[in-house]
Formats: sequence, C-alpha cells, structure tokens
Amino acid sequence: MNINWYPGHMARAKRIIKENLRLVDMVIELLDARIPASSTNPDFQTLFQNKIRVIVLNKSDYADPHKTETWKDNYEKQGIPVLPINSLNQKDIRQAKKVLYDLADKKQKEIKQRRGINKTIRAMVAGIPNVGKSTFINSISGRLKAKTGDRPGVTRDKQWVKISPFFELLDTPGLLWPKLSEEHIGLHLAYTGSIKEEIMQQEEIAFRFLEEIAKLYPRHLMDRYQLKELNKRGYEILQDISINRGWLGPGGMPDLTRAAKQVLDEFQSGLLGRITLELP
Ligand SMILES: Nc1nc2c(ncn2[C@@H]2O[C@H](COP(=O)(O)OP(=O)(O)OP(=O)(O)O)[C@@H](O)[C@H]2O)c(=O)[nH]1
Ligand SMILES: [Mg+2]
Repeated sequence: MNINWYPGHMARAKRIIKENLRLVDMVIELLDARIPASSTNPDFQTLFQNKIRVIVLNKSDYADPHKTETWKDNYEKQGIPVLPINSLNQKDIRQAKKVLYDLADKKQKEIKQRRGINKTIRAMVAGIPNVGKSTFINSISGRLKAKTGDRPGVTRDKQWVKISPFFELLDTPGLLWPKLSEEHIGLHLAYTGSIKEEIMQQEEIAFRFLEEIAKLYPRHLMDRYQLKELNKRGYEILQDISINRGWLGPGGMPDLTRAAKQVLDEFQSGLLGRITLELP
C-alpha cells in the first residue's frame, strides 16, 4: 500500500513545533484513544525533554473503556500524567482543566521562587492531524478561538489562546512523522481519519479494517450490519455489508466504493461501538 505523507505540510508543522518549543514549559500530547501507539510520536520523548509532559487520550468516548484503563496505567507507571477524555464533554474538560492548572501553578511557583517573577506558563498542544487539538483548546478556554473540522489539516498555523491570566495554550498543526516502515500504523491512521482520504485507496483500507475488526470486535460488526456470520476476507465482509444495507450498483451488484466510505465514516463517528485497536 502506498501512503503519501504530504511532506510539505509535515515539514511546516515540524518547523512550527520546533521553533516554539523553547517558548513553552509544558507539552500536552493528544493521542487518539483508539490508537494510542500509532498516534504517538517516538521523537517526542527526546524532543520534549525538560518540559512537563502530559498525555491526553482524546476521543475516549469512542474507545474501549477497558483498554483505555490499560493505557492509563501504562503511562502512569512511567510517571506521566494522563487524562482520558472526550473533549466535547464538559465534565471531562473540567477535570482536565484542574490537572493542567495544578501543574501550571506548581511550575509557576517554582519559577517565582527561583527568579522572583510571575511567569506566564505556556503549554503546546501537539498531536497528529484530526486528533482534536483545536477542539480541546476551545473547550478548555470556553471560547471558539481555534478552527476545528472533521478532517485532517484544518489548523495551518500556530495560535496562542490565553486560558487564564498566567496560562496560555498553543494550538499547532497536526504532525505525522515519516516512520511508515510499519504498514499497520498507516492503516490505523487512515481508519481513524488522520490521513487524508484521497491519499489512500478507500476500498483497500476498508477491507483491511474489516479483517481487523472481525478479529478484535466481531460482535460489533455483526450487530451493526446484521451479519449472521463473518467471512474471513475483508472484501467478502464488505460485500455482505453492502447487500444487507442495500448499497448496490448497476445490475444489483454490491457498490463497494460506497460501502467502503460508509463503513469507515461510521467507524470514525463512533457508530460501530467503542473500539480500541491497540494495546501497550
Ligand atoms: N467524539 C469526539 N469527537 C471529538 C473529540 N475531540 C475532537 N473531536 C472531533 O474531531 C474532529 C477534529 O477536531 P479538531 O479539533 O479540528 O482536530 P485537530 O487536531 O485540531 O486537527 P488539525 O488542525 O487538522 O490537525 C472534529 O470533528 C471534532 O468535533 C472527542 O474527544 N470526542
Ligand atoms: Mg486544529
């Protein structure tokens, strides 16, 4: 499978992150709770040395709650604060805000003691395209400052958003790093909508997606598409789904192009149920 990383965007996103890194005290790394491993960045650890690091497992309303718990334990064992949240949920946001404000407050007191100044604490919000960075910032700030959208590549430039007199968040464009030697990472990013759809072949992605879900969450698939049994091959499953749903083309043949788009859309909007594709 051929994945194009639109390198122009990524080079720019990387530059923005690097240039602003020296201005920030904290990095809030948003991961997609359905694919925490594929949505993390192996370079972040070294890049973000000396910064307070917080992990947000975003879109956890779409993820499998048991696996989210496992991921939470995994990061907590490494001493990293982790917040599993739905950025569109007020209660989750209130809890996240409290943790972030406490960390900022602690840092500010530390600087005050050392240098005698009331420094504004700045946090960079980083993560892959479409993971919810701008939504998270808007919810935390209670204002619609940052532009959001249900496709990758919405934020093109950096943007500072003040969330208290001494605390600011930096919105950044989504960043994917070209480490796609591993095909499954690219596929997982495509399933969740972090890679632009035109770039990947949707039918092929849907076949692979269905094969994976058939192994991990067969009941979710069978319930959603009223399948009595699951075929082994992805294209067979997609055919069965097309027929059950009446997604047919000329001559009553299954319209796989339409079905592929539909199934991936339904997964991306949580209609297949709560699914997590990866474990630590
Ligand atoms: N269900 C759910 N949807 C979310 C959550 N967070 C964000 N979204 C949705 O995900 C989509 C992407 O959100 P954005 O905030 O634009 O994502 P972004 O990371 O800023 O994306 P780029 O700027 O393109 O890198 C939007 O449709 C949001 O409404 C969440 O926690 N749960
Ligand atoms: Mg954005």
